[in-house]
Amino acid sequence: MVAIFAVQAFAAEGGARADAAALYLQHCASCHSPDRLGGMGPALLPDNLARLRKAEAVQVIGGGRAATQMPAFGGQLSRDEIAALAELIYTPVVPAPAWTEADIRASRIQHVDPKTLGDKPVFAADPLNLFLVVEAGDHHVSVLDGDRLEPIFRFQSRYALHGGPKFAGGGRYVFFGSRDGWVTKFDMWNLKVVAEIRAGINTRNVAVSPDGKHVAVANYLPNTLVLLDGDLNLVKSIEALDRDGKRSSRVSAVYDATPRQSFIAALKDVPEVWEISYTKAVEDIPVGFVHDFKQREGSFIPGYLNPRRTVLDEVLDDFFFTPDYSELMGASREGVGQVVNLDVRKKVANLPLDGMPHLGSGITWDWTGPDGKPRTVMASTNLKSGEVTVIDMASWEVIRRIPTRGPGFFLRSHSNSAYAFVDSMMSKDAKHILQVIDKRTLEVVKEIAGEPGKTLAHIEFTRDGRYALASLWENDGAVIVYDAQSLKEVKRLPMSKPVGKYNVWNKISRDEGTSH
Ligand code: DHE
Repeated sequence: MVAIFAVQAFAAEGGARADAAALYLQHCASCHSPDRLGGMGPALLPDNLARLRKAEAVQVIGGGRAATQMPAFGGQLSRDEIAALAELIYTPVVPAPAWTEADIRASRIQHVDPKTLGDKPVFAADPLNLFLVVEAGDHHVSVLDGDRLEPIFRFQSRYALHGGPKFAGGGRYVFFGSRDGWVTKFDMWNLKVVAEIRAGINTRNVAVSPDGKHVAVANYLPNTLVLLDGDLNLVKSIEALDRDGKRSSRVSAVYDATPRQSFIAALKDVPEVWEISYTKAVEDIPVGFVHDFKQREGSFIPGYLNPRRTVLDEVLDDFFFTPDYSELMGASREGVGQVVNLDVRKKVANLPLDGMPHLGSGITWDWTGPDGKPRTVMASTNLKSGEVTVIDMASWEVIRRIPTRGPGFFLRSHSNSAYAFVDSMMSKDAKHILQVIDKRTLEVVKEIAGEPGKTLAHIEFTRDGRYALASLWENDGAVIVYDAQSLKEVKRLPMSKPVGKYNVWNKISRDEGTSH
């Protein structure tokens, strides 16, 4: 039984807090559930609400939330009652609520019988040049035709999607993860949500094998890594315990490592990296990726759907892979950087990174320096300082620190573009400015300034790299399309706080300029 205790504990204390508990049960519990774990509405737990300031929560309780089922309680509740409710939802539930395998299984919803779905796109647009735009303002997703640069479909998503949606099956399917633990499978060709399952209470992100048969979900609450099949049936929930089975950890993130046919997960509270193979046999490794299978022969079977651990000295929070996925570059939130070789299962180098590098949004390209030597470089933003750090992926040395207007979140390019775009969205006074870096000279060559105070961030290119689409990150925001060569604005499409956008081709072809 998941508890009503979340609210009962409050009730037992008497006074104003008891009133809040009673108010919660009367007005909120039917949508958000008595235990605050969420129902039709999102979970109302402090960690799930981390990005909503309490003052905003007060506003939402009083005024409702546009384009959702959340009504305005301002007419029925006093200011004090609303404040008491806001206080209650930011109070931790002790002990932390459980989410068992039985809870996961019971949450699954089959929206459409897959047998009824046709095997051709129901639209004329190029299915490989579609974009998905995650609109956080009213929790919707728009599908854009990347040739005409026009929306062709829009649907409601779960509350607060986070991380990039993951395409599979050659772009036919896409999987979303929400902060509240919901995983949604959407059929891009039929424009239909196929199935959903709640894999956790507080989730970081999802990873999906390219064939769409294996899905992994990284959770903060409970401390689990959940494996699902491609129809979103539970395969298993793995409790994130350290090697000795003693210390429990949140799972920071999980990524698909296609060449290794495995998922790689980072643990936030114990210094281990996990690799979970989703193939049993070396023969399953796709042609083209068998270059080094001999060294790895036999190593897949022990790790099949079970973690194989690389034990480190420092925790890794965020990471980026070399193109062949043999090594990962990782950093803790404190900025301790290290390179880990996934074959020998050891740290092999230090990374000279400081501040809070955001490796997850790193990109790579081939670069020839003044010495005429061609190299592959990786570049990443920094959440704490205004710089893009460019690293030589062979020597692991920093070859350039490019000063930017302020701390930034996302860096984007395309294999056909000479430019990389970076935002300064974490800065106070330059969050409306995008800077354009020439990948050859490693210099900022242009600035695109929006309206002061309004965030302009997160670029994704069209399939051919001709246009770059940016987010005007406001409730009455827009996707702004720039010509990627002239850097001139071409058009803008109104959107409700478009946070991220994802081009099918760039993702499934793993273009070097975009996130994976
Ligand atoms: Fe994200 C991706 C972690 C806050 C928007 N973010 C990711 C990924 C990780 C991550 C590990 C890569 C997963 C993937 O794509 O599968 N994000 C974190 C944090 O640790 C951090 C700093 C704190 C937290 O609250 O979790 C954080 N992220 C944010 C935000 O505040 C953002 C700006 C707004 C939001 O919606 O929460 C935000 N994160 C994003 C987006 C992506 C993302 C849009 C996908 C980027 C892409 O292009 O692939």
